[in-house]
Amino acid sequence: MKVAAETIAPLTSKDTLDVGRIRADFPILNRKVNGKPLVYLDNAATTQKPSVVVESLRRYYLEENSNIHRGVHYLSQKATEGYEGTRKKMRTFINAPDAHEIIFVRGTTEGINLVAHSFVRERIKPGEEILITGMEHHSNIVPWQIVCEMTGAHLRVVPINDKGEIIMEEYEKRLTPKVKFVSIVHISNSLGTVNPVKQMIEMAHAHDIPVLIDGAQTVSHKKVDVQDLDCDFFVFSGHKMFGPTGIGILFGKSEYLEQMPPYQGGGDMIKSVTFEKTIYNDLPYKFEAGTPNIAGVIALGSAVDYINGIGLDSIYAYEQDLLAYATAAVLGVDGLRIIGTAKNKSAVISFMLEDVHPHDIGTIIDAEGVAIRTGHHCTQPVMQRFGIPATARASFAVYNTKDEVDALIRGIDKARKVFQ
Ligand code: 7TS
Repeated sequence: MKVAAETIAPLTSKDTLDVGRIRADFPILNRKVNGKPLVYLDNAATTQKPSVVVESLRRYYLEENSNIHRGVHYLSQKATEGYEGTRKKMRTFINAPDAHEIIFVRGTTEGINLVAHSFVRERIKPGEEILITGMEHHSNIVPWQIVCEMTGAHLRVVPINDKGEIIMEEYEKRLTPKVKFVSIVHISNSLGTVNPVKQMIEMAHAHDIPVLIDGAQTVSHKKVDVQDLDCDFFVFSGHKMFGPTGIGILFGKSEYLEQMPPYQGGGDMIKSVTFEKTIYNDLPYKFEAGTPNIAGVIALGSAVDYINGIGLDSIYAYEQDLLAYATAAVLGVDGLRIIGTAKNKSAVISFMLEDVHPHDIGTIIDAEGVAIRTGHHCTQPVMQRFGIPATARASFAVYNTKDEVDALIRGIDKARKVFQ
């Protein structure tokens, strides 16, 4: 089955980016792989890092290394300033009302687990329900299954249609009095679907149900305003937004974070400790036990500055143009079928090429220097929904170009010729 290129949303604004200049900020994009110029199209897994982010890590370790929140000496104060400075930048980046609602975690996965255990497990009762959708990453499925096992609650799933869109009537139907929490992905990593989360949050709130948004695939592509969305929790990973690995953000509304018990105990999360009783620290420190990823936090601040320097509106418009171009180009390949044809899509194209296994496509394409991902993308239920074992997935970032799309098409054509 071929999908018409018109199913992709039309461009709303013009390409205004100097992509050549942006590419120069990412030294890795100049390297060769298998003797060919690298074409990096695995950005949904992790993005490449601009020099400023790497320089930030270097500077911290070689010039400013010290622990935070504990010393009056110069270096400790400098590290604390950098660490807390990023918290303020992150507050502005997602428009959180208060910087103490920004909790540093390891990434999206840890953020979801924190909410699952400190918030949902604390309050949910046997027979009550947690609601997710049919397009969640395993990180937004398994923590809820664990909570259900521990509490006797049930996990409910909103089905998706053949385009890879949430069926809104089914969502509405499942918002019953039994549901105590909703957790949904903003942008699907395997389908590219942009979900109408603002509307979905409003619908859940009409039933007094708090909502977590998994923003892992959102933050380097599309502006987020947690106050406008009115989400209760929002989680994302630094490494998918040009920052380092091992650092991410959990935003939570103060009213909930205040009530939640700590996720881990240790240093920094206490006000006072005796063997009889410990008084926990205030937000956000209550949730940041132990020496954190200081270098990662500081470098994440540089990543945010970098994104702001380009502007998310320009990034979004540029990537939508690239998506339209890439979609039309891949649909020109005989026997190619796109999985995930939602009306509102981010720059992710999952595809199947007749009966060629996606891993074979990935291998042939890799020999051409083109990096795409093949597999289930940690969304096995999506693969089950579409009756396929895996897809090949090209996922784009702001530094990708139409020439790189052409290289992808040449690679796919080669795979088609080899295997057919
Ligand atoms: N949620 C979504 C929507 C994701 O895409 C991912 C990672 C995660 C959660 C987990 O993020 P982490 O940083 O905690 O690991 N997605 C992918 C991917 O598409 N390919 O590799 C990782």
